[in-house]
Amino acid sequence: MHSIFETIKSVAFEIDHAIKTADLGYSNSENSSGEDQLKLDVQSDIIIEKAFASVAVVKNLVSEEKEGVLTLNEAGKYTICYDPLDGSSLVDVNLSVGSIFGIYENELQGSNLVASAYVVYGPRIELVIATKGQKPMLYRAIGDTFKEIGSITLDKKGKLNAPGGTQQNWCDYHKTFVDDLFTEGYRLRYSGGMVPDLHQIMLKGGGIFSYPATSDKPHGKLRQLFEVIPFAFMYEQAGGYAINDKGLRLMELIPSHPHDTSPCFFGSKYEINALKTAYGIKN
Ligand code: AFP
Repeated sequence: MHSIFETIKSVAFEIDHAIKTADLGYSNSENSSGEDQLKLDVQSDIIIEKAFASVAVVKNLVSEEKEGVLTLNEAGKYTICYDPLDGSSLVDVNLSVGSIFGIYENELQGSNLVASAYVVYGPRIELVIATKGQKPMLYRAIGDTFKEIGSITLDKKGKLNAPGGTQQNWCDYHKTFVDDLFTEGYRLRYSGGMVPDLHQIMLKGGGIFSYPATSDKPHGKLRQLFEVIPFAFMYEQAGGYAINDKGLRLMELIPSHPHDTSPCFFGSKYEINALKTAYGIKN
């Protein structure tokens, strides 16, 4: 696993350089979810694919930017599912974006995820790595290396509320849930990039990030293998909770297609309990 984390560190510097210098226009293609691909999405994908091509323990790569599974090494042990540049539409307004990596063994499902990592490209580059039985560890880029900063623990109750999607497409009980948190004094913190938004909640003690089922996206927007499950693992390792709109742990999701999405809620104990009450989910 060490070689995988070292590779993620090196691609983080390369992608950061591309963000700062590359063309921000669109490529002439769509990704497998039908979204127009930015040149930066494609470039970040290529950087990651090239870097993992020489890592012997990596068997397969599954990218948010590509359909299907790319086999690199039949003898490898792990499949890495990654979103090379999540939130890339925010680069042209100079907001933070990120890369997400889920490391799986055997079939691609939540229970087979063995580690996850994400990189935040903001005023600084930060990396968080989560492995089984350990609190997620935060690293910050200083010069051309990553320095270990410390482990991350979520408080039992936070102050931040990051509600995804468009209000006009929320169901009534979701709107009530979000409004009630604001009435309790929660602060709105939502940039539209799940990596910096979930990172902020983890580092500031807690709160909730929600991306519900909406009238236009009844299965949610965020992708299980590349976004939802890797962050569910992060939040659980940090002492938080991560469930769908039926109360199922996101770590128990079994996608039937690599690009399947899911409604998702990540947060501290208090906010997830409030969500269960609002959604009528029995414990
Ligand atoms: P892009 O990669 O198209 O910018 O989408 C970002 C994202 O997948 C995720 O990072 C955000 O949390 C989410 O979409 C924001 O979606 P809404 O704008 O619908 O809240």
